[in-house]
Amino acid sequence: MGVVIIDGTTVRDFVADDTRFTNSVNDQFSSLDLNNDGVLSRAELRKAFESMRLIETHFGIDVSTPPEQLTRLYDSVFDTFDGDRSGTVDRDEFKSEMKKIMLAIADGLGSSPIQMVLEDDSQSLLQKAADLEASKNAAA
Ligand SMILES: [Ca+2]
Repeated sequence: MGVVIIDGTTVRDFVADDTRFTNSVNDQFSSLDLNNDGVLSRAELRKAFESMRLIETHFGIDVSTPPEQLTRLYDSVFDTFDGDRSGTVDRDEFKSEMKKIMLAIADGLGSSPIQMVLEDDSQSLLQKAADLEASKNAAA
């Protein structure tokens, strides 16, 4: 568990750093691809959403959301990721949707920094965005 301070610029800079962003998303993808077949199934992606608080925040899920409503929500999120309707999400689809989500979060944050408590999760994209910011501050 760590506390990080991030704002819209932190997140935007991270997404704009294509090498770093792609590597981070690929790491995350690999950890979510539980059966290592190179694509994410509906079940794998749902598991991912449940563990990613940034998705919950982005889509306004809270603990009081009824299960059937959650399933509908996760289904609609899956359809958003599965751009070509193949029934699975590949690396490119995953990256392009994560990019949109991160940029939407950046817009939501704007220029007011917020303090976030993140689980100890090296795969968290917001954590990586904060790490990038910290490394810049250390170099300055
Ligand atoms: Ca898979």
